[in-house]
Amino acid sequence: MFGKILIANRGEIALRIQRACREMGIRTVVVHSEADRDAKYVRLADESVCIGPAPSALSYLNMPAIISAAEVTDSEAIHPGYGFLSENADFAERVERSGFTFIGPSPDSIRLMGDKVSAKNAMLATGVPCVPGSEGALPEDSKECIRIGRQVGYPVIIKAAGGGGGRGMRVVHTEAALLNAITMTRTEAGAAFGNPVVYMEKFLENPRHVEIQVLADSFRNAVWLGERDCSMQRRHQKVIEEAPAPGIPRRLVDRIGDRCAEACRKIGYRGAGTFEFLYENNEFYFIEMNTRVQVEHPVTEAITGIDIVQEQIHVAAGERLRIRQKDVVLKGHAIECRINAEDPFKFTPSPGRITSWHPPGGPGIRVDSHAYTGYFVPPHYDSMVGKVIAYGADRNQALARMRVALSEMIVEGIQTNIPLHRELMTDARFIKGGTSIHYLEQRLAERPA
Ligand code: MV4
Repeated sequence: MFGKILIANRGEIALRIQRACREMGIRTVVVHSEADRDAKYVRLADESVCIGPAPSALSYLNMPAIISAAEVTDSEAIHPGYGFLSENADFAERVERSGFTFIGPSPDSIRLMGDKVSAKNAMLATGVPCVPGSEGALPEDSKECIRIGRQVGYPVIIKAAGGGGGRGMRVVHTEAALLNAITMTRTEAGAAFGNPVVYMEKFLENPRHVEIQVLADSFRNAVWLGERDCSMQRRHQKVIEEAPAPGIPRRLVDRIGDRCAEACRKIGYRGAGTFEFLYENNEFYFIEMNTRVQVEHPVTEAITGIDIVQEQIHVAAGERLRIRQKDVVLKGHAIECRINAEDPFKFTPSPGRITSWHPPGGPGIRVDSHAYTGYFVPPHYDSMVGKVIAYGADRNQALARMRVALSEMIVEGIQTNIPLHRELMTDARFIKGGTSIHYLEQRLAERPA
């Protein structure tokens, strides 16, 4: 096992990784920007290194600075967390070439999944069901594109191979609008991702976003750890996640989960990963794979009892997976509310000093946050300041515990989306379960001022 790990991230996930390391007896190094110098988790780390000024491009995305920090501190491995460099294959490669272990999949796996066309092809080849569409990239030839559009059937969606997470896509309702949409998406994708390749899918009008968590070692052992429903989102930012996904027949989820674990074995995937699906009319359709630990991993930890970050570290150290599929037993229900420093009505960021921070507690409540009274939320980064996770024997108990937790929670000095979460926890449609990816935006449009 590693003696010392460098954490190449900030905020709650830096603290989360640090806690996993401490429990395992691993020393930690936190790299931080000038804006995060006074963060409590920076002081809690065994060592810290300032790697640059506040803007991410000069600090958390600064590969040479991070690798130098690993060198001067004699770190053995680098945990990238989520966001920043976590899905950057070139970074993973540079980390390994410099003699450190990248806590994550191989650069080849990251690259395969980073290109959404190659990811989809790999999934089709391993038996994971995908959204019907073009076989790979769309050709240059206009007539061919029109033929493919007719074959897929309107509406269709044009997506950039280099995109993902909602970036670089365009819905097309008629054949008349197709060629222009392809040209526009290509041009934007070339500028944004340096890759003009686009592909076509049938556009699913009212799906849910359901994802499968996997864990794999370097010896082609892989397990899946249940699913998460992440449909409650606004502008591609998840707001609430839960596990299991309410109302989906168990046999359907089990079949997809087994396919995902099998796909990991076939492609030689290592580490934690998430297969993202759209779920509509009792069918799962693969859209993308995330090759990192995700913000919402705690809901899976709650229903499986597995520490996903610790498992990432074990498999990165070359150990065999200790968990067999039969040992993965999903028990109870968990709901996560992301707490953002933002205006609860206009959603504009609300950075600044937290003058009062009272997190909730009690049975089944977990709070993952780096915030505290006196903490200054810097304006340079994502607005998430923490996550409240409620676990219960069933969904109703998890909901009841979340309502109590949110009623106890006090954050002053900044605005937060806690009022929105309080509303949603008493929303009849959310309580019923199974709302689509469009529900939150529709509901917000009808919200009284
Ligand atoms: C889609 C889709 C409908 N049909 N693909 C958006 C994020 C990216 N991961 C894929 N996305 C979508 N792909 C087809 N064929 C609708 C979305 C989508 C979406 C997906 C998941 C969560 C929220 C979303 C919000 C809007 C659109």
